[in-house]
Amino acid sequence: MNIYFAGSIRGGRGDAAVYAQLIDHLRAYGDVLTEHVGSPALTALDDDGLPDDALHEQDVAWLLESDVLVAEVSTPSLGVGYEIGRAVERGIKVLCLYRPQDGRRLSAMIGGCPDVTNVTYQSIEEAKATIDQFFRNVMFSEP
Ligand code: 6K6
Repeated sequence: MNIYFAGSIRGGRGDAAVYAQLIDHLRAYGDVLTEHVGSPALTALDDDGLPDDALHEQDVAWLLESDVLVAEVSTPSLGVGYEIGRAVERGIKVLCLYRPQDGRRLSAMIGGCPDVTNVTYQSIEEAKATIDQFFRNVMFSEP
């Protein structure tokens, strides 16, 4: 199974350590095509030498060959929102994990989307248990 993990990059790297732990957990279920999103070395201002159009092309190609998109959406990110929209249009199964914080609310365009499985969590263990439940459902649902 191909898994696309989405998490904020230029939107801010405050949750990078959370992404790394979720990616590590996701490896039990398939190939995570976007492991770099969890890299502790990656900052919001880094670039890897590729221009933005090449990054977009590469990421959309990975997204379209994915069976599942798992997004950590606590740090708002234009790129993650875009990826979720592209996945929904394509009929790819989407799980969004959100950790509620004072002074912030999840976008209604994500929280209100009927094609997205939205789950809030407090601890990383809770997020991992949510992932386990999501994949149990994916594996027993129609293709
Ligand atoms: C990679 C390593 C160092 O620098 C880079 C270049 N940037 C990106 N590389 C790969 N994917 C990216 C990059 N920037 C954004 N994305 C994609 O958009 C990822 O799949 C993330 O899920 C999402 C983050 O969007 P922003 O708007 O927060 O950057």
